[in-house]
Amino acid sequence: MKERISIIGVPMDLGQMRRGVDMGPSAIRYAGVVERLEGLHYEIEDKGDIKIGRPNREEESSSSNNLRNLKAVSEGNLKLSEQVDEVIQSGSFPLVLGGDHSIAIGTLAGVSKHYKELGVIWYDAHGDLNTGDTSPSGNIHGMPLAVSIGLGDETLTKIGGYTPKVKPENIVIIGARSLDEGEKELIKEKGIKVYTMHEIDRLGMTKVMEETIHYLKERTDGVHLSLDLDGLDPHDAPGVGTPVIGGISYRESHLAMEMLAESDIITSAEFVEVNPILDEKNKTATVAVALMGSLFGEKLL
Ligand code: 4U7
Ligand code: MN
Ligand code: MN
Ligand code: MN
Repeated sequence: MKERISIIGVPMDLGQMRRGVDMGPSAIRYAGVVERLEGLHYEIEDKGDIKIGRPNREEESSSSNNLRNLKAVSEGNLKLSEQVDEVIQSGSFPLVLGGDHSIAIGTLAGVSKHYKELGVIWYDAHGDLNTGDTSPSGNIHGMPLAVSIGLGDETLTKIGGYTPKVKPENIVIIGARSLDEGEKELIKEKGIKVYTMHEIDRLGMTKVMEETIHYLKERTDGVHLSLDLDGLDPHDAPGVGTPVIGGISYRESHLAMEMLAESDIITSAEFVEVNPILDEKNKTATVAVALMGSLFGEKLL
């Protein structure tokens, strides 16, 4: 792991319809992310928040091609991709705080320039593999993984000037339990590796992470962790816009982060979908910060 971590806040809420997720970066800062990571002897640079423009009324009401707020979402992601790129160039580890999951489009656009075989761990209840054609909602936060493998509207896939950002075989999805029909077909067609809740229950998180780490170590030269807090069970992470019962526990998630820390494969990370308005006393942001602690090497003893 690098010595310096650069935090980038992305107050994006236009990839979905519940207000409040734009306050995620503040909630995570209030939960003490800087202090927590400084305590682990990293040098922390907080780059503040990316400015996200408001969509005009017309854009807000009309969702053209089933892609709500397409223009404002793509503009925000372009800015994010440039910041992430700069951070990596400066030799620092990019830690992106969301914001809704549409921001993974920008993060991956910035990160993937720096790796030939970028790996991605998608820790999420959902596959986020919809396009405008398959999405039941028109919400772009349900599309970022599809965009990153080159599928969907060009406005999104071409951010950064090239596509695709990631190869399907370099992706591992962990925690899936709410997949749309189109997403299921895509997973089979592209051969994306998925550990649903069924495999997590059956194998246990230890085996799931051992296999994931082994799989990615063999084929990638960098690994991005995209952690959607709704991957966790809503009991442990209630402050999310699209909760799904039967999720990964707080303890299993800690174990997963600890094993990633030990493996030393993670080269960038983002924690998304924290919505303080839907939360209970900032619990979800606090959980996010605790997981970051483990990811960056915190030990119990
Ligand atoms: B998140 C959904 F239909 N699949 O596309 C969709 F169920 O980033 C949900 O994982 C997407 O929180 C959830 O709207 C996106 C829906
Ligand atoms: Mn999700
Ligand atoms: Mn997601
Ligand atoms: Mn969600």
